[in-house]
Amino acid sequence: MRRTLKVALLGVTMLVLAGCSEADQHQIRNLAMPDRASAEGPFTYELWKWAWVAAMVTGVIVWGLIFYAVVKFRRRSDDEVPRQTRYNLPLEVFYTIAPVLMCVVFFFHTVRVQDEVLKIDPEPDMTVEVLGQQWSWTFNHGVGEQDPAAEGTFDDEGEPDFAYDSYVYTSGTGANIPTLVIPVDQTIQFNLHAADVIHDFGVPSFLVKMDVIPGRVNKLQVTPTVEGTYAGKCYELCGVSHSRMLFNVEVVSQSEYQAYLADLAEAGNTAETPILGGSYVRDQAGLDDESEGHSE
Ligand SMILES: [Cu+2]
Repeated sequence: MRRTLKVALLGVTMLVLAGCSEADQHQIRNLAMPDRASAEGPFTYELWKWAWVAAMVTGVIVWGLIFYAVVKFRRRSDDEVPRQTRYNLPLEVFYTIAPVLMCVVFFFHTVRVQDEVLKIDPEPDMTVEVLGQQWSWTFNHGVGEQDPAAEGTFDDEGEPDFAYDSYVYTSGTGANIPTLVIPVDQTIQFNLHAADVIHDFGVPSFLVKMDVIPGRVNKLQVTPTVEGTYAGKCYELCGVSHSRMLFNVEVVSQSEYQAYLADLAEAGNTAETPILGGSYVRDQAGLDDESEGHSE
């Protein structure tokens, strides 16, 4: 019995370790976080790391107290009744004040990091209009001069108030994962639009994410620092095919980015205002099939 257990345990351990890619091993070292590929990432990571430290310190104290009590106050004979204690004031003060202090410290650092990560530069290098709609994403890249003061939406009269005068775009479907191509070392503002329900735009390797809410434009600025291909996803359970709301991110050099925009224009994916969902996305191939979970 014990032997079988040992062999099984060994087998599982070997299987787990053999399945570890280099990225996995980095994740283990990063306490389950991916390597940081954005200027904002280190702030989130520091918060994460120190939260682990705090949790471990708390854990060690609690485990220590548990083992101490188990050993020190174990029953030594069947007819022994332990000394009955009603309360212990110093202990109660400690276990009231310590968690409150911990919450204050956590709160302070959470707000500090949040302010840093959500900080908005009034003049970002570029702006991308992102649309989340069941069950995919559309990425609108501006062409030409940017007006950083634009609201990224239509004003009350229905006039466009976007950062660029023309756009190129790429769209995905539930069956076809789109790719967001962005240049490295540029501060990119993502204006987030939802056409139906709340989604959430996030790239794990950037260590940032933000809700995409119908009826408003949420702004998220990210500065990617490492060229490469990353996975992005919808972080908000938005319906039956939520798990299909994936996208790829390619962080490329400035010249590759310009070439990419030219490719999109050549393919005819051009528009005067960003593609922000509605009927356009509903008409896309792959979304007209009822079995896809798409509903009118
Ligand atoms: Cu979603």
